[in-house]
Amino acid sequence: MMILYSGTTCPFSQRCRFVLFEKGMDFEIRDVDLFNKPDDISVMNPLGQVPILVERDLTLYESNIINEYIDERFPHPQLMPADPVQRARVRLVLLNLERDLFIHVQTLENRQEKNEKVREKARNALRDNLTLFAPQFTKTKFMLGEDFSMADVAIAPLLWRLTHYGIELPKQAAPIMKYAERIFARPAYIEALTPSEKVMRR
Ligand SMILES: N[C@@H](CCC(=O)N[C@@H](CS)C(=O)NCC(=O)O)C(=O)O
Repeated sequence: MMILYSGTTCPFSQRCRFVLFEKGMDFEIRDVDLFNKPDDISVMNPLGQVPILVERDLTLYESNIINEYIDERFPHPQLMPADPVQRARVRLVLLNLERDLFIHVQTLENRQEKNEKVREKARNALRDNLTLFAPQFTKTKFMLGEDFSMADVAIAPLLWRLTHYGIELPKQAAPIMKYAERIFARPAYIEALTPSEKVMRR
């Protein structure tokens, strides 16, 4: 059985919880207290971060790598395209989400980062980059077309946390929030939320 070591407020862990619930197979989620991190976390992941997935002798970290593995082990519903060309394109999208958005999420999640100027810069970058993305969400139901995919999984935890992070999107970014509601309505999305995440957005 797969075991996921997960942070109860960690957006990266939320991605993996979301995929596990989408697949509806047997798994165990172990909550990790990031304020009092157990020693074995750094043994399993040299970066000392969650999420971490353990299955028999396999130990994986990095949310997108974990999610691709889960997707390949349990192909239904398939979250990465079957076609290698499309799959390569999704990987590029995932990489760019990390570069353009989640690098700033890391800043906001970093409890050691107390410099308010640095935090404000991260909030502004997230607001501006999401606003640039917005027009693309008027055309299709999900990020890459009509089907829900790994790209939607990857961005959802950020969209859920906008108010929590103190980010207000301008009016022209409204299509993003309509798109977000389509993800938030998925049963697996709701099931995967921890109690601490549920109260981040009312
Ligand atoms: N790139 C990693 C980021 C994971 C990450 O930043 N996790 C944070 C929690 S959200 C963490 O474990 N931080 C270690 C700590 O707080 O000590 C991924 O996608 O899994």
